Amino acid sequence: MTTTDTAVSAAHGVVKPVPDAYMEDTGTGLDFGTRADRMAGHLTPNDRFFVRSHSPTPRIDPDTWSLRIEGDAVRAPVTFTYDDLWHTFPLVSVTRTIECAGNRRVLFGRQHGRRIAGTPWGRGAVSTAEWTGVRLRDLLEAAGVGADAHDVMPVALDECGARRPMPLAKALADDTLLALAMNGEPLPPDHGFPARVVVSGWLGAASIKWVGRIEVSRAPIHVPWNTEDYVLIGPEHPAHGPVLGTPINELPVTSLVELDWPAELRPRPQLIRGRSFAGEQRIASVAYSIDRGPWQEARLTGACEAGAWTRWHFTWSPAPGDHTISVRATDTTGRTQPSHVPWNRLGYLNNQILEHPVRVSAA
Ligand SMILES: Nc1nc2c(c(=O)[nH]1)N[C@H]1C(S)=C(S)[C@@H](COP(=O)(O)O)O[C@H]1N2
Ligand SMILES: [Mo]
Repeated sequence: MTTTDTAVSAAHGVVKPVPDAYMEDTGTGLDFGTRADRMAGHLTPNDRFFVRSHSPTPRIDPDTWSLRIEGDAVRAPVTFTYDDLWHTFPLVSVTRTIECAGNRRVLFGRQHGRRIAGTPWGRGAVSTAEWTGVRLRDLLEAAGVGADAHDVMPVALDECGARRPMPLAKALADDTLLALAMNGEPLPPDHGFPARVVVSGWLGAASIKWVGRIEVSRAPIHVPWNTEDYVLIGPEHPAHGPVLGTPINELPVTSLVELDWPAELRPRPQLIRGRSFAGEQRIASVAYSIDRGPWQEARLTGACEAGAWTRWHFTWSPAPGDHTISVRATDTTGRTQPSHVPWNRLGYLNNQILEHPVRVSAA
């Protein structure tokens, strides 16, 4: 099948082409991962950035669109046009990784021998872009948000009306943006045009796309995305009040080997590449183990900053046969990847050390 065939024939709710050549189809019609063996540079090009949407990509006219900031914790509600946003506030650019809390859910199901509802993600629900936009803080200040504000909740214009609150402190952070552009281009429709929130280091679901309204409240806000979805639910996560478990915010340390799963390699010296991500923290080191042997240090390459993945590589000369590659990253606060992640009902935050299967043959 050619790329074009895939793009035009697939029945899905995404605007951009999602060819098998570099995207991983989860089968939901809305969710497409970035293929681990087709990651390009440090930044994920817009055409291959993963897509996770709960309803079809809306087409929004920027000339009639506006953003309203309102709620009982703003002094006076304000409305901004698309043009206002581009010209009223300093434009800030940050490189940030977005990862879905459900990334690696299929592997989590296998680890626990159970089926899990939810998008069947392999390893592709993670990508990185340079986001350009305005600080959420600047918008909130313009609306006169006081210190008595508790939660800030972006509300989307898509069919599902996506929304999820964050505490005031996170909304005021230097690197919490209302993004207008991605990798130097206006946001593509699938990634939130005309404006999306980027909440650095938090689960992807916090980074609401297609924002139309921001609600600022003096009281904590409860919505399905922080009471029953994007919540760790299981024996270790008792419910409190309307919340069924532990709501997910910051992401744990994770690693990705840039190979297909399972991988097919030739028996010759070669670079094994990958990326590790530590949410709000910074990666300190990455270790790898071949066939469960001793841990060795991988070499970190390129940028290494909080909120974005860090690339690494090592050289390997594999002998023919079946092998495994395990990777364990550690961040500067000492967090690392466990050898086992306890069960949670929705299969979130699977950051366990994976044994990446590799077949090496001369053929
Ligand atoms: N409006 C809206 N925003 C949304 C979503 C959505 O379905 N609707 N999905 C969220 C989830 S679960 C993730 S992981 C990220 C994915 O962002 P991307 O599609 O740009 O990769 O968007 C978040 N923002
Ligand atoms: Mo997500």
